[in-house]
Amino acid sequence: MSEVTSSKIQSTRVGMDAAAIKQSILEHLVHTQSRFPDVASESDWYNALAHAVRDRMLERMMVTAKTYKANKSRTVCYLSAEFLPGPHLANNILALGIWQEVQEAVAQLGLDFESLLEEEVEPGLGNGGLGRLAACYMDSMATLKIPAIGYGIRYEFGIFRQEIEDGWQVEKTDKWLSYGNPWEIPRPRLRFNVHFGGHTEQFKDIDGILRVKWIPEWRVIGVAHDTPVMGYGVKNTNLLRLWSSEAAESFNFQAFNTGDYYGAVNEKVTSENLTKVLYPNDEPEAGKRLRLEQQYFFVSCSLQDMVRIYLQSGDPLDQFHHKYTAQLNDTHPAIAIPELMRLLVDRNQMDWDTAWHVTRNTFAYTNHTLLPEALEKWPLDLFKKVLPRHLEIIYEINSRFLDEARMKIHGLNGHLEKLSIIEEGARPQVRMAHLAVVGSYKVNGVAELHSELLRQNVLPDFHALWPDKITNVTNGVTPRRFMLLSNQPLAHLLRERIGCGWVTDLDSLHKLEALADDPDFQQQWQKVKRRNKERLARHALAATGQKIDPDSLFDVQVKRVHEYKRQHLNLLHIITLYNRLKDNPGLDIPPRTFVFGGKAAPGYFMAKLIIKAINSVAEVINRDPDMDGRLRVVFFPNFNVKTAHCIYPGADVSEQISLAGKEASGTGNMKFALNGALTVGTLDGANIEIREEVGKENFFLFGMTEAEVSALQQQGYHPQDYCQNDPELKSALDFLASGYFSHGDATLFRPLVDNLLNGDPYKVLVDYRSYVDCQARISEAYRDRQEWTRMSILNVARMGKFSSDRSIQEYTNNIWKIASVDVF
Ligand code: GL7
Repeated sequence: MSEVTSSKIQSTRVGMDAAAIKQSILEHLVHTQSRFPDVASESDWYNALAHAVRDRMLERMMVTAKTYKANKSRTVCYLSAEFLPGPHLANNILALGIWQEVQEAVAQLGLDFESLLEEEVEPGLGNGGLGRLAACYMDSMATLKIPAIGYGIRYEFGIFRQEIEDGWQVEKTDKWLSYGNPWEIPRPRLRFNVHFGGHTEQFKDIDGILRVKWIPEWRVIGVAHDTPVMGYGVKNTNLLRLWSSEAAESFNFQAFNTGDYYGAVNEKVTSENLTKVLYPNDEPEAGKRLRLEQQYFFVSCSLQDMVRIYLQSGDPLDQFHHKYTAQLNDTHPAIAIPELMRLLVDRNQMDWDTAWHVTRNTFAYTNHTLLPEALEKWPLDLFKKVLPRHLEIIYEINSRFLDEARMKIHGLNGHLEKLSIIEEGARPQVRMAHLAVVGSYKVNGVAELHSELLRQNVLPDFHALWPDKITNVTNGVTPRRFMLLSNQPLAHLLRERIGCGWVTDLDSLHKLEALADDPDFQQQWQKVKRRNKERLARHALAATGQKIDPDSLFDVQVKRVHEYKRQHLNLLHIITLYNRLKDNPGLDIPPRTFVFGGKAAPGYFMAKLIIKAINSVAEVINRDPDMDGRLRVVFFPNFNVKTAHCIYPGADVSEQISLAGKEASGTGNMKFALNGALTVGTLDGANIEIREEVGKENFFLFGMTEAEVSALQQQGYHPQDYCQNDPELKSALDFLASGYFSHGDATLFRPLVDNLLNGDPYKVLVDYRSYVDCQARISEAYRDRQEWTRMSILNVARMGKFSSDRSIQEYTNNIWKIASVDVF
């Protein structure tokens, strides 16, 4: 098409003024939705608006692709089994810089902008922090003009929708695709074969070189679906490319002809099952065959795609690692290492040493967990059934690696066992973390403490072998979504007082320090918080039917429900306050509302019991007239990115109370503090760095250090001692066990209490006293509203470090060595 024609298309379809946008919406209503305005539903209008916005993004996406291609830009491939982008519409409108114009266009059409935004069903393609981090990093890479492709899985069903019935979590399927997805562009012609099972055979090629052929047993096809990811205030628009599985033959005619109708579609059903559903375990326990298949499926499609793009340049494959760096988001995509070896050696006849050089310089690995049960391992027998050729390649990698290690650590044979990618034993296993470390040029943890514990405890032998390999990149979050978009009252105030620079340069929040003592500014700050609390109260009422009072202190814990995160410690404090108020009705404490939110893995009994306990305690406390509004507890159902938008800005206190040494980083802790909540927390994960930044006088610290936790573990933990020596703790536990909160049923919460009293690995009872006393300091501090507000302002002012832009800048400089590319 000539340049003239294409620029004509641009000017008529993608104007940025209100009139052009309005016109676009109407055109899409008719030509995409096939509706006329009189009968259009809210959902039709949402789709029309989404398409109007999308048109404007696609333009940029194509210019970006063209620029990157012309420049032969080095590219980051972010390989992640999870991406949790959150609702797209508002974020994209902000990134395009057309917020006012869209509002105007929508108003002219007589529509309500807020309710259109509400129509969007978010893609819940992740479990929690890990998937959300991937989405923040996609945002920052585009904003920092780094060429990047996010590769992942297009799950048909994302994380389940949580409903609460009789206090229990009930899981409902998440049908996010039911009404279509205007943000994705299906690429039905961009498809790759992915093979599974079978066996391998050796043969000699025409040069007499011994090679291996994989004779697989079955295959599926991966089809690409692209979602554009726009940078903020720049033209760069990167790609999120998700793969969905299709059957190789959608209909088996042989079976059909013999009358076996069900057999005829069976293969289609099995193949499509591969990307049907996201495994709903946060910090997962490995061992499920379908999960291994999912991992290999998306990794294989992604690498084949990378090779395809690479070969277009005409460059030889032995330079592949100069064009690409691939970041492994945890071990879920670690199978990429043997897969790239296979593509280079088996498919492209590269010699092993060259292929290994390329592979080892392509991948970098981020570890996200210290929990031993979450470190992925695959039983050898299972692995061999699914990926026989990859197992052979892993054996070869391992044997060469152990030779290298043997020479370096001369004579220390014992260490080799600890280093090996294969764990011997009754049921030998492939250790995916070891594979990831051996096959990568850099490894990083996600907070200072976490990286140090990786070096000292999880991977000490690798650290001894390669002292420069394990590094740290502390996590960050995007200020676009988690301030500008979700906290508009604060964004307006900031714009008036310090301008808008912070949106892409979060350190400039420092300018707020000068205003922290200004009474006038403090008052405006309080007004902002008040508005956000009112909004949270409205949402809580709609979601739970519970009224909460914005005049009370909002104390919030939202995150996955897991014993290590210790929601039950929070609950013991609530019961303690309740007991105090019952025993001493005149007690003067500032009224508090405790807000909880978070999903439990469907198979995690204790986590689900904790949810039930929270709701049961809430039920009793909320209807006890003696509490008289001084204590309220609500469980906000279905915590996700959308609900997070209204929860973080409405919090006064942020609960970050994991057992020290268990939370790799946390990112919710950052979102709260960025929105002016004060943290009550342990010295765990990124809490430590947040405290360093905001100042220890502006952070409520309690609990054991990681060193103390380890020492106690060595020495032997006797929870009952803590209970016996602390009457308030004993009483809180007795109450929970007694049936007081469970309509007299003294068995319901017994497992929870028994667990706390008998060898609880998360040592809740040790930190109880220090937590409860710390909470008393919080209550006292909250009485002095001026001082509280000052602390809140200082928290925001000093959170610049925790922008995902800073994290991506560090990846870029220290790991990826990649340059930004301007797109005009
Ligand atoms: C996690 C960690 O638990 C969390 O602390 C960290 O912030 C996040 C992102 O790095 O990764 N690891 C993990 O498996 N999940 C996480 O959220 C699910």
